[in-house]
Amino acid sequence: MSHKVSLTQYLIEQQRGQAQLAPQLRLLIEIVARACKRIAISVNKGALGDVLGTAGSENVQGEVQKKLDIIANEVLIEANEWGGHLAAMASEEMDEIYVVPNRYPQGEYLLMFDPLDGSSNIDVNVSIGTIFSVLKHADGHAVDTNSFLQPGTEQVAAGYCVYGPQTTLVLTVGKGVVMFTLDREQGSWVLTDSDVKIPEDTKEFAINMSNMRHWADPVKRYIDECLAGKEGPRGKDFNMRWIASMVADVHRILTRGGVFMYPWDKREPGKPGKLRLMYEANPMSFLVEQAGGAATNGTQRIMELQPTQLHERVSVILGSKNEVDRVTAYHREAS
Ligand code: AHM
Ligand code: MG
Repeated sequence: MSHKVSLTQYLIEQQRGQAQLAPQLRLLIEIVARACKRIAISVNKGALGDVLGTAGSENVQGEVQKKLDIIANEVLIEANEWGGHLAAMASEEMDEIYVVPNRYPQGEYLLMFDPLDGSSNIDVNVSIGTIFSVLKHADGHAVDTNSFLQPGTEQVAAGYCVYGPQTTLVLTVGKGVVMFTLDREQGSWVLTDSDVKIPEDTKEFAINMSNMRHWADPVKRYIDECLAGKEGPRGKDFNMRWIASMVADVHRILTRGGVFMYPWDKREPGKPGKLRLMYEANPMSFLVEQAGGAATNGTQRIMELQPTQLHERVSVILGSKNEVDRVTAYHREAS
């Protein structure tokens, strides 16, 4: 029988090997992975559990919260608050940061998450996920919101779990990207891809086409050229996919390449985009770059952006390197 590598074994090897993964960070990742298993159980219950529909509340962004948004948020907090590995947590679903209560020891890490990404897909049984990002808390400072305002280049780990036909955990600790599949009978995460790589070229793009009339010119130019197909300047036909769960769209790109865009558009001039820098764009950019892809906001590398607010939004273009470079070049030419 071939030997299966579990998440625990992988992390211990990372602790002993070149990555020199800190024991507290190993514990953190194991706890997040365990929380994702619990969330997967709730997701799978669907109409059999009291998990579908709205919760009758709104988050800080004024979005209606689904029951599963709140359940997933609570599961992640409960799982993480007592372990002694965290100073504080921040979530897309909480207005303020959650400092680890005094009754537990404080650790040196900061955890950020989008507990349930793709909320509009929950009730229609389409893939959704959990995204997380980990930063280090600066020594000797009391933890507050400012502690979290670090650029994505400071992330020490990031990942997501996709609740789809399979439950898959995708992770980086800055040494490439690995994928684990949940073995439901054993209850364990099994390593199923030890070196995830995004092809540099692609014939597939992901964007919400219904916003086309609002796009900025460089985005419109890029998509127009893709749509022109073989007869156009790109000389090849493109395919389109849009799942409306960033986790699932990024998962496809990590699996077979592609470019994903949720760009700024003219509807909301004051807002730089829909997706959130700390809970969505930074962790996904870290994963994509570690897999050989690229991620920009049109003009700058996302991971180098200095956040000024916890719930900051950002324009996102990520995936196969040559396509992201092309869209970024179109933006730079236009500016
Ligand atoms: P959420 O975190 O509230 O679920 O919102 C983020 C989601 C992304 O997963 C996805 O890419 C995007 O919103 C879909 O937006 P749209 O409904 O405009 O297609
Ligand atoms: Mg989200």
